[in-house]
Amino acid sequence: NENEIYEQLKNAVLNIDEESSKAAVEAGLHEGLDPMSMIENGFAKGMVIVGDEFEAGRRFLPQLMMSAALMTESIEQLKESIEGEVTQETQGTIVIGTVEGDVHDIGKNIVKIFLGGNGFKLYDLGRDVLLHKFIEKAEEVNADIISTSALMTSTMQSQATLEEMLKEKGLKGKIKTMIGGAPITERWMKKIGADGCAENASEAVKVARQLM
Ligand code: HCB
Repeated sequence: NENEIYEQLKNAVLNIDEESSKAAVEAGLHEGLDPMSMIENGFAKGMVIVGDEFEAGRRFLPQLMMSAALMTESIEQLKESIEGEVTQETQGTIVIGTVEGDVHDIGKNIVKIFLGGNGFKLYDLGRDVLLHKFIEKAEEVNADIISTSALMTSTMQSQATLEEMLKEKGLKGKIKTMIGGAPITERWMKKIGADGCAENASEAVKVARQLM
């Protein structure tokens, strides 16, 4: 049953259990579950718990890295089925990446898959991306939106700097900005003048649609 599969996906990330993850992904696909729901209701839930336990000192960095690696691999396994499903016309063009100084890219990768799965054309610059690269790429591909991810209080400041850079270049408003990452709030979005923010990947799809 559906919830059992989500639970198994979540636990696979918690227990760093690759075999269980693979089995649950296969079972889910066989049952016809939406791959995106499997990511959001399964893996992402597990990663949030892993994060909380890490913060509470109940897990250590190597375990964190192993859960993160498992999650990345498992998402790869699901990516193909999501990409195979996209038939819509392009909804818009988005340049996406994690800001400079920040290597956290699990969330960014999920957001990318969801946006891509919902018809957006994505240019993924990866992680630890210099701010001027976001703007250069967005101009080059005539992007509608720049989506940045920042997971640390030290790197979220870059999202504010990006807004300033867009203003200076007269691009503010022409290229919309959408921000996300664990420390990102609506308050931060308003404070820095970003156009949208989202707490998770399905929310990001809604926000991106609104920005178009
Ligand atoms: Co990392 N780390 N980490 N980490 N890490 C955090 C972020 C801390 C909060 C943990 C803590 O100490 N409390 C912390 C930051 C503290 C702070 O803010 N000051 C931290 C630290 C300190 C560090 C290092 C410095 C640790 C060290 O080396 N001592 C180092 C950073 C190196 C660097 O970046 N320069 C580091 C390294 C790592 C890894 C490599 C072990 C691993 C990352 C692997 C990878 O990404 N490839 C890692 C992880 C996994 C985490 C936690 C546990 C989970 C992050 C995660 O993947 N969450 C995190 C704890 C936490 O976040 N509370 C911890 C799951 C995803 C699904 O959520 O929020 O990323 P998400 O994305 C969501 C959401 O935000 C939204 O949708 C996504 C999908 O639902 N969203 C968007 C994201 N981007 C969006 C963009 C949009 O436009 C719209 C929506």
